[in-house]
Parts: sequence; C-alpha cells; structure tokens
Amino acid sequence: MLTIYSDDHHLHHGAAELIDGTFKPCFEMPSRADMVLARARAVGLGDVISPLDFGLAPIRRVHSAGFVNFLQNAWSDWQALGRSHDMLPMTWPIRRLRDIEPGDIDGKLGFYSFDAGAPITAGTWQAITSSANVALTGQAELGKGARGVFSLCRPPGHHAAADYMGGYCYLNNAAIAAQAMLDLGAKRVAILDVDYHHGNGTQDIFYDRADVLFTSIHGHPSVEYPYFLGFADEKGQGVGTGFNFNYPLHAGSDWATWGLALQDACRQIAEYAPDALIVSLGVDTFKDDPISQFKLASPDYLRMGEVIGRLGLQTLFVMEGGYAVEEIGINAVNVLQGFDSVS
Ligand code: SS9
Ligand code: ZN
Repeated sequence: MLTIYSDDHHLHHGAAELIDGTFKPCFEMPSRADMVLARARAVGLGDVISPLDFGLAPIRRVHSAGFVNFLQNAWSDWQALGRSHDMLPMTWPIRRLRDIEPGDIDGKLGFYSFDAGAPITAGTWQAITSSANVALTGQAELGKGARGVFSLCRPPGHHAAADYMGGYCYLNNAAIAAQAMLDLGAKRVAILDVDYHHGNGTQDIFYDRADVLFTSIHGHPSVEYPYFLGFADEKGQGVGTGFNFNYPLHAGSDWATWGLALQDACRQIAEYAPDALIVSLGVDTFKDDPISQFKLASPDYLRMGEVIGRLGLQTLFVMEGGYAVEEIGINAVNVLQGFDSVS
C-alpha cells in the first residue's frame, strides 16, 4: 500500500495540554507519526511519497472562512502581543452566550475551540495544512485507481468541525478528503471512524447530508471525551437522516465486543454502496493506550483490516489518534497489512 507522508508534522509540537485539571506534556507528539512511518518502512508496506500542495480551496470547502482565517493568522496575532509560548484558550462560548467572533486573539481562541487540548504553536499552520495535503494526495491516488492508500496525517483531524478545533485536531483531514472525492465526481462516500474517541467534527460536518455516510465506534460519551456528541440516537438530520451511525461502547470493550460493532458498521456501509470508503484510523483502542479504555490487542488490528478489506471498496486510511507510542506503528500498520491481505 502506498503511504503519503510529510516531515512538516514536526513543526507542530505542543508543550502541554489541559487534562485532569493539570497541564501535562501533549500526548499528541511528533514521535507518533515517526513510529508509524518507521513500521511501514520496516515491513515493506510500499512506497512512501510526499504530498502535493492543493492550496486552501479544498480546505475552505469544509471549514468556514472565519475559522480558516483565524488558524492562518493565529500565531502572528499572538506574537503581536509579545507572546512566544503556545496558544491555549481559556473561555468558551457555551449555552446562552453570544455567537459573535471577538476582535481580540484570546477571544477568538475561545470562540473557535471546544477544549484546551489543542495548543497552537509557531509551526501549527504549516503542519495542519500539510496534514490536509497528505489526505488530499491520498484521495488523488485513490482517484487514479489505487485499491487502498494510507495518508499518514499528523496532526489528526476528526474532532475538528467546520468552525472549531479541539482534541488535538485543527483541520478535519478525513472530511476534506471526502469532500474532495465528491467534488471530483463521487456520488457517495462512506466514513468509518475507528478511533477510540467519537469523531464529533466529522459527524457534525456531514450531519445533514446524504452524500456522506458517517459511522463511528467509540467510548460512550456519557463517560468519555468528547462527551457532548456520539450517542447512538444521533441518526442525522434533514436529508441526512439515516446516514449517521454511532456505536458507543463501554470501557473495557475488547475485540469480541468491538468486532461486532465493526460488523454492523460494515453492514451499513455495504448497504450504502459508496464509491469509496475513508477510514479515520485511530489506534487508541489499544489496551495499553494511556488515555483510553478499550482492550484491543495488536493482532486484533490485523482482523480489523481484513474486515474492512472484505468490503471490497477503494479505501483511504487517514491517520487519527493512538497514544501508546511504542506500539502505534505495529497497530496502525497491522490494519493496513490486514486490508492488503484480502485485497
Ligand atoms: C482523556 C482526555 C482526552 C483529548 C483526547 C483527544 C483524542 C484525540 N481523559 N483529551 S484522538
Ligand atoms: Zn482518539
């Protein structure tokens, strides 16, 4: 399988995130992508190529103009105040507060965030636009006829919505690739989000649309981040009703439980008969993940790839989470090798 990768991800290296009431070193760190790349090379997964630059047009198809401008200018606005440390928000416009973009950068930061887990650094804009290009280049390779392509994106994207960031995510790489597929002629695209956390951003972007089917298997939002989306009764709205499927599972779920949810999600995807599939590939479902509560073991990721591969669809894998850095390469690449073994 072809891998798309850019070293630009190293430009994004946040110092700390707010977690459990304290600042801890960011779990989302550059070595994650380095480990996945090293494993892909070690097993001879296939060629590794650099992304092309698609510019901002495909990003603007998914994200609002105000949000893209905010991300693009955030670091210089911050520096203008004499600040050189990472940006993090400190207020959020929740219930009954006004929906008006502030003129001040601290206000903008809160306006466009939903948590204090996604720091903006000097290199974040370059890293996130590269990450989107990694997804878009994967999409283009799929368009040329590849059966499966791996976009080794970092930073991840599935928590980012049209106009907010959070959960280590800024631009929604999977959604940007899905929209590009549609813009280039696909009629229907399915997304399968296997990350431990609900893909709230992706769900939100496509919630009222029938041309993208969104399915997600994740920790139950009653007890797990991102808490405020990802329940089983979220089925889509308007013409999108019936095109959203959530599988919230309880802490401690292992392959026996997780695999059943995957089977059901795959049944929905097969019934939808999409032109292509995008897998939001998070491997924070791993038993030793430091911030997650599922119990998948490394060989389970081979099974996961096989089940996905048996759908027989052209598939773009987009890297999302996974924080057990030592095993992230084995687990992520196991999915890709499982997929290839049935192709
Ligand atoms: C867990 C806090 C989680 C954000 C996690 C984002 C995961 C992205 N107690 N903080 S895949
Ligand atoms: Zn996650």
